[in-house]
Amino acid sequence: AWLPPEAFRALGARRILVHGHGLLVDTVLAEVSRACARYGGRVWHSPSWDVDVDLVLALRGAGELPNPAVEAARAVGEAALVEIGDGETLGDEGFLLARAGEVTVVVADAPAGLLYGLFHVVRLCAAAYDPARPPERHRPALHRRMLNHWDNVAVHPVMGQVERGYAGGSIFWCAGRPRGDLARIRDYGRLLAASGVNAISVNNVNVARTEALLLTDRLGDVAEIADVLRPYGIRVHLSVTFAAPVVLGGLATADPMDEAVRAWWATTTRNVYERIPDFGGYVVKADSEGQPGPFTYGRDHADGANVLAEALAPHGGVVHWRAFVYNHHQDWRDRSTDRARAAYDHFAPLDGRFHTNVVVQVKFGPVDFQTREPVSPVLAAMPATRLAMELQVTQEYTGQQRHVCHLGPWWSELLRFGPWGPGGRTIADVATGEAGGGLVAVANTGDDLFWTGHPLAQANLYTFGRLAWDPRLDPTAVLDEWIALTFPPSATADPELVGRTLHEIMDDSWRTYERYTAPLGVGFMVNPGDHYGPGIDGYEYTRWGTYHFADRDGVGVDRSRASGTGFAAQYPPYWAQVYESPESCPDELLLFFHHVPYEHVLHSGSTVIQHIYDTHFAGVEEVAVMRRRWQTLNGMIDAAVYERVAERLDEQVRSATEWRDQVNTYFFRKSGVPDERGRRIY
Ligand code: GCW
Repeated sequence: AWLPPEAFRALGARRILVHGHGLLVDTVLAEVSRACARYGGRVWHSPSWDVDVDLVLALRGAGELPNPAVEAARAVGEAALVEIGDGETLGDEGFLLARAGEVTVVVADAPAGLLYGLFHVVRLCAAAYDPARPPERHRPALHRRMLNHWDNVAVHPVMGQVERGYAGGSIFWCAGRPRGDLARIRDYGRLLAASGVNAISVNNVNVARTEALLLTDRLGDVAEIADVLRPYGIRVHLSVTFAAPVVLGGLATADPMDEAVRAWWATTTRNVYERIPDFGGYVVKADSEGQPGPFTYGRDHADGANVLAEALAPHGGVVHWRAFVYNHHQDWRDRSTDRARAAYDHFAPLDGRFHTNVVVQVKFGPVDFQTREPVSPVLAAMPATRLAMELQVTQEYTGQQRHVCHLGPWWSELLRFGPWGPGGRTIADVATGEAGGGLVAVANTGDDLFWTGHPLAQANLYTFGRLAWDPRLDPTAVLDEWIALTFPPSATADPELVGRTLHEIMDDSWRTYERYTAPLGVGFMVNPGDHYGPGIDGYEYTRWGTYHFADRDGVGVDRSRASGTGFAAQYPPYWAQVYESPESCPDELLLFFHHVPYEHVLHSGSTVIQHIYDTHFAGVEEVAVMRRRWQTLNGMIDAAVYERVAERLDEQVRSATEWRDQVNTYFFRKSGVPDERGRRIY
């Protein structure tokens, strides 16, 4: 992935002094030692006297050392912080990079900062040693940068080892037991740390019997993972079932107001911390898609979350409580129920009632990780609650890691969105700092040779970590970083050509995917169950609440306040007004908010029906171009990577063609309106 040995060439050829002690400092030392052993550099660990070095990685509080380089590092560090004008705060994970004469200096106040500083130096390659480099201070904007694994311990009869997993089996579990490949978990921790991720939950949010036991009888399995990930600054969290007091504790109830239930959570949680002192906390999916929850006892979600929060608070843990709560037994005939409204209706009234160690985890859109959705209005509706936005790195609805669909630009758009109107606070601001809940994503990794099935899907994982560290990063620049690390210069490769080609293939690939799938924000239209490939009416008469309402005259869901479900009114005034009318609603979300005739003219000047035809033809052409571009890399990059991507591009061309023909044919049959350019529709 993004840490091939060659990525360490610039580092490994240097003379490096590491100053400080601690578990993560040992990790730094091991990383630089390995790189130097390979590329001929040298490493000293304090105390070392009077050696000439190129790079110093030093903890500020680690005590005096009569070494001129370290003393210079300290002095430069302090001076640079003053120069940058931001006090002297680096925090638990921050670091400073500066030049002191001939030496590059990385200073941190805590070992994790040193580790992140090291990976920053790796990313910079030779540029880290540029004498003209001005000092930089880095600190993560978001405290918790978390991946949720939807990995099952026991193989689920329908979902398999990993729910919505497209990269083989689980890294952690296999057929009911720990997989036992700790070296692989360690490598995974390394990759995650180098992207900025610092928390991970290791089992599915749908918690079945075997998985429930991780909290008690099988805690040792979790402790083992925590031990392996700790040296990379990653804390382990666990998905738990709300019914645990009944299922595991043998109590008659899981009512959060019941004293015995509270006591059970407190004791159980204390035991967890005895075994895993830096345990992160719980992730909970409650009253959702069949998972148990507080509704059973007539309690609300604040009551439910708080009982777990109280148990975790003495130990510094958090509950990530998901807002993905909706009625999944809807009647398609009933036009008054709107799944998009559900999270807001359930959670917004509870603002201010959650304990401070509860993070309400909100899917980025109001429905379910679609290729295009408006930002969830819940993220603007709970100022007195810590909120995290949840993204889906695993490509359930975005091509299942068979299609190239680079999501960085989309996530960046979501993070920069101003729910109170342009120019105001953004979603990134909501998730940032002490009052924010951070960023969470469902992981896309498995035991696949390339970690993510599609080798180019690694970039989504890397980009998630980097945007969680700094949501203002330009996604194109992040992709550059990923390319430079993953495809280092080699005897056969022209790095400039490889980089350009990958950008051409990936930069706009999310929009390409959008073009050949469900149009104008209407969503779904996928095959029920596995969610791969076109199934235009697949969900139209089901209980899941995901309908497009296409008829002979038009298509889309009326979510206006005036004539529809009223969902548009869940937004603060600026967007409530924009979304309310088809005239002001942005084209890309038109069918999410409105049911319009096929002849409705978009802002782009095209009619809805002609837009559908045009984008579907264009999308497939773009995929064909992607495939041709990829072929120009044959012989330049690792043959196995080349072949895997080539195979998947063949499948993407096939699948995109199927999408195009089914969507175009469907709408032609419904509307009777021919393509004005006379292209082939079946
Ligand atoms: O998108 C849906 C998926 C389910 C998933 C659920 C959720 C873990 O189809 O597989 O369950 O979302 O987010 O809880």
